[in-house]
Amino acid sequence: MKATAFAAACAVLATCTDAFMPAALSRSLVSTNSRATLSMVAAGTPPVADPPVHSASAMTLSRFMLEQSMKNQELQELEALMSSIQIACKTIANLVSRAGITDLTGMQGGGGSVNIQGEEQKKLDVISNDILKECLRYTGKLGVIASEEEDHPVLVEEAFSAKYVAVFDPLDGSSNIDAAISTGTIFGIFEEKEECLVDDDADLAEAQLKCLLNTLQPGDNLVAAGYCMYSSSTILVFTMGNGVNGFTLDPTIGEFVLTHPNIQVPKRGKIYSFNEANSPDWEVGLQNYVEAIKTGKGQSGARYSSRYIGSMVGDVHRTLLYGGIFGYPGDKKNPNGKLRLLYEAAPMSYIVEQAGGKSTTGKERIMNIHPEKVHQRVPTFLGSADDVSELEKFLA
Ligand code: AFP
Repeated sequence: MKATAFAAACAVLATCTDAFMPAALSRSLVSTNSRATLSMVAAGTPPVADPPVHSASAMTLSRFMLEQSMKNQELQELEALMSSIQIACKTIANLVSRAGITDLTGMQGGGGSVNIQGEEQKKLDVISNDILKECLRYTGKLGVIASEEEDHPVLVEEAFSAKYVAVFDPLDGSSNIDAAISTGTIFGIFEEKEECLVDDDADLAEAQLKCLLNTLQPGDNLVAAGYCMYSSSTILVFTMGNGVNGFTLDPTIGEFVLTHPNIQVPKRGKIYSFNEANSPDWEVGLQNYVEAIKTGKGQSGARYSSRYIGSMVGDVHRTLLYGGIFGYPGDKKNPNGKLRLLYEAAPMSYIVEQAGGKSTTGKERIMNIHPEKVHQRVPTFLGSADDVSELEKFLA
């Protein structure tokens, strides 16, 4: 079929449905009918019936959490947290998708607003942080929240002695926002340590201090972690320590639906994902590794492709599904790289390990590292087990 005829067929179909039908109905008809029509025209045969677009029995995230907590009572309290996180994700997804229309692109306050790490804040960095804090605050389950956009961990006053600590990067990759490229929210949930449970008459200043220190736990203590990716679709991927599942937001019903059950990262991939512009400052072992895999001289003999979005959530999501290796190494200028241990490297490492992959600084397992500071950075490599193991040999 010629391109012009193809475009005309699509335009007619879209115009008819958009003009005469409610938006949601027209959307579902365009998606089913256009596929059927186009395959019919292309092959010259009657269309094969598409499966139904929706099923009332779809596994929504809410139903998934309910079933998980019925199987394991310990997950019951996490259900409320996941419910708040999914509302935050939907709200942020909506804002991100309309940012260009609603004047939410650009810098906070017109420029000059920086977080404690000296990074300029985008409008949506600040708004997403507020949304997450508000959503989590009223669960009654959280005592402390630490975020990339907060100078220090924040006490949740409504639930001072609650069970969990949440760490998050509200809008990772936000430098991509103005170009409508993938961004994401990363989160991790720890249990509060025993000593943070304070009595009513306890000295608050001291108790607060102890509570705040609760954010500083190694990845191995995470009880849940996940990310929400705002891209061509909104996808929420998370683990509670029993595998990794991915849910796609169906905008026609406003629900996350299970689309990626039990994600397993391939044992080996053919993609590397680093900011290669930094390679002159990398250690020699890493330079040699990348040279080997891109020229087909690595262990697998394959010539690897390069893919790099510059948005960790997008790069890790692709690595989970297609395999390969993602990394943000340390270099001469920044020995610990750029990624933050608590709310980027550790939650992502937990997900990758739960999906059968590996994660390392090049010298040690990221999940083992005891943080000393909230915004501590760490060199990060993660992905297919065989690829990460091969890299480790080059760095040894
Ligand atoms: P921004 O949130 O400032 O866009 O940073 C994103 C990020 O922390 C992470 O998502 C990327 O993997 C990494 O930085 C990209 O950094 P480079 O631009 O230096 O490659």
